[in-house]
Amino acid sequence: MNRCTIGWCLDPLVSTGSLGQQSVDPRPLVGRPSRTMFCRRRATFSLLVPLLVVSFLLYSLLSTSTSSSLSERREDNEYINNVQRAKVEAADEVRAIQSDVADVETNVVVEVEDEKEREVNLTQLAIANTKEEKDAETRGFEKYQFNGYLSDKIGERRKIPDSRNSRCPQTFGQNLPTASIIVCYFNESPSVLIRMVNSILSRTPSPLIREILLVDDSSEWPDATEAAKKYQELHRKWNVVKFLKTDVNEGLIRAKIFGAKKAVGDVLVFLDSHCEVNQDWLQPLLEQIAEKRERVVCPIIDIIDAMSMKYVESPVCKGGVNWAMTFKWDYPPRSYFQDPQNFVRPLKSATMAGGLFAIDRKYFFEIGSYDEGMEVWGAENVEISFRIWNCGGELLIIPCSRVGHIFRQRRPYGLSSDSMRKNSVRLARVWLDDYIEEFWKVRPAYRNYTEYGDISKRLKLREELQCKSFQWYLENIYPELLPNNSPTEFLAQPSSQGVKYHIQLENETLCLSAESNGGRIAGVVEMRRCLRDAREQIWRWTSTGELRPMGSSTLCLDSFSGAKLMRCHNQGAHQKWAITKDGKLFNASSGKCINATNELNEHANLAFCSLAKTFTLLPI
Ligand code: UD2
Ligand code: MN
Repeated sequence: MNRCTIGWCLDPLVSTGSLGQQSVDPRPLVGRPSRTMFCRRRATFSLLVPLLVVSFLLYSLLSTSTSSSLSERREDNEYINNVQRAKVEAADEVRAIQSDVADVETNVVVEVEDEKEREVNLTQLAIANTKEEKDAETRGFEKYQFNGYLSDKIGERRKIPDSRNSRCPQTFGQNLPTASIIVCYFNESPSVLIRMVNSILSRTPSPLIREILLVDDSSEWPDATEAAKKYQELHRKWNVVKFLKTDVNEGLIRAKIFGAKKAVGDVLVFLDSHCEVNQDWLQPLLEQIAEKRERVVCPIIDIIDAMSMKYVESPVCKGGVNWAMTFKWDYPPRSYFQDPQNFVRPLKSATMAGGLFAIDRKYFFEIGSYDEGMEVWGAENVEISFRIWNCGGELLIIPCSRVGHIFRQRRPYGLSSDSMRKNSVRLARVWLDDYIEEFWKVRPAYRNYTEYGDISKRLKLREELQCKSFQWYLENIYPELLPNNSPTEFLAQPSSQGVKYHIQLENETLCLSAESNGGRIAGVVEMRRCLRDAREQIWRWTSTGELRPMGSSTLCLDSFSGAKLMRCHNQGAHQKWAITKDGKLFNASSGKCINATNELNEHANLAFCSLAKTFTLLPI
C-alpha cells in the first residue's frame, strides 16, 4: 500500500464553498500549498534511486567488458550512450527533485514564518501624523465604532498576553467533541475578521475545529468577505473556513440560527466577529460539555480596547440582569477570592452576555435555539439564559477560557428600529409570569406596545419543555433580582448605650447564638435552643449599628465572608446592621440579611433579604 497516500496525501479538511454541502477544497490549485505535489515528488524520488543504482552497475559492467566485435562495440557504445544519457537525465531529475524538495522546504519555512505572531507596539502604530492618516483614523471610527485604522496597521496576527490565571490546568481531557465555530458579521472590518480567524487557527488544537463558519449577514460592504476569501486562497490552514451568506440582513439573532443550521460539529461555538481568542481557550469549554451536554459555557470576555486595541485581562465575573431585562455584569464579593481556587473554578451564571458561548449542537435545537421573532440586536441573550436554567440546563462561566472582544460605545448599525423594545417585550411576555409587573414598572411605555408579533410558538415551547416558573428562577438562580431585597422600613437605631436583644427565629424556639467554646467566644454564629440567661444569646445593638455578643468585648457580627464573628473594627461597613420593622437583620455593604434554618446547631448564614428568615427580637 502506498504509505504516502495515508500519511501525506489525504487531506482531512474539506471545505464548503456553498451552504453546508461538503465538497473538495474549492481553492485554485496554483495557490494551494502542495501536499500532493510533495507526495508525487517523493514517489518519483523513490523510483529513481533504484534506477540510478541499476544504471551505475550496468555502466561499470559495460566499461570493463572486453568485447571485440565492432558491431558489439557499436552496440556497446550505443548502450553506453544510452546509459550515459540515462545517467545525465537521472542526474537532471535528481537535481530537479532536490530543487523541488528545497522548494517545498522553502514553502514550509515561508508558511511557518508567516504564522509567527509579532509583538506589536500599539502606541507607535497608533500615531497618525499626516492629515491623510488622521482622516483615515476618523473614517475607521465612523465605519466601525472602533479604531479600524489601527487594526489595519496591526495586520493579520499579533501576540496578545496570556490572561489565564497561573492555576489554570495546562493539560486537557482526551476525546473532546469537535466544534463548529460560528461567526456572524455585518459590515465588519476585514483586518479584524482575518486576525480573529488567525487567532483561532493558531491557538486551538486543529483536530478540535470541525469548521469555522463565517456568516455574512448580508453586509452592505463586501470588503470583509472578499478579503477573507482571498486570504483563504493563500493559507492552507484556512481550508476549515466556510463562507455562508444570508439572503437578506437577518439581524444577529436569526443569522446565528442560520449558521447553526449549517453546522456539522458536535458543539456550536458562537463568537462575535471582532474577537481574538487566547491560548487554549476552547478545550476548557468543550470539557464541560463533554461532561454534561445540558451545560452551556462561556469564556471570560477579555477587553480589546476600541481605541488603543490593547488586549486587557478581565476580572472573573458573571452575568446578571435588571428588571429592564438588560444584561449586566456582577462581580463576586472580594471574599469569594479568599479561596484562590475560585480564580479558576467554573461559576454558575444567571445570564450570558450573548456573543461568546459554546453549546452542544443538538441540545441547542432541542431547547429551541432562539426566538426567530426577535430582530437585529438585543435580549436574545437573556432569553436563552432563562430558557437554559428554567428548562433543565445550566449556564457556566469558565475562567480558564479567555477570549478578547472589542467593546464599542455604540452599534454602527440597526439604529432605525428599536429592536430592544420588541425583543424584550417578547421575552417578558413569554418568561416573566406575574413578575412582568416589575418589567412594566421600569419600562412603563412598553405596556401598551402591541407590535411585538406572535409569541404563541415560544409559549408552546415553554410548555413542551416543561420549564419552571420565573419565581423558581428568582429564588434559585438569581435572588439578586427579587423585589424587596433592599428593605426600606427600619427600627430606629439606639442613641447611646445600645439595646440588648434575644434574637429568636420567628415561630421557633431557636435563638441566634455566638458559638461559645468553653466560655470563649469563637467565630461562628449558630442556632441554639433559646435560654434566657445564656450570655452568648444576648446581642447588644450599638449606636453605630454593631451587633456585639455579650461575653466578648471585641467581637462583632460581620458579613464579609458569611455571617461570622470578627474583631470589631469600628468602621461600620460589613459590621453595621439595620433591623427592619418586620424583624430582618440587614447589612447594606453585603446587601444581604441574616438567615438561618430551624435546625439545632446549624450555622447562621447570609441571604437575599426577600428570602431570609424573619426573627423576633426580644428586648432584655
Ligand atoms: C452583545 C453580544 C452580542 C449579542 C448582543 C445582544 C457579546 C460580546 N456580544 O452585543 O453577541 O448577544 O449583545 O443581542 O456578548 N451582526 C450580524 N447581523 C446584524 C448585526 C450584527 O451578524 O444585523 C453581528 C455583528 O457583526 C457581531 C455580532 O453580530 O459580530 C454581535 O453584534 P455586536 O458586536 O454589535 O453586539 P455587542 O457586542 O454590542
Ligand atoms: Mn460585539
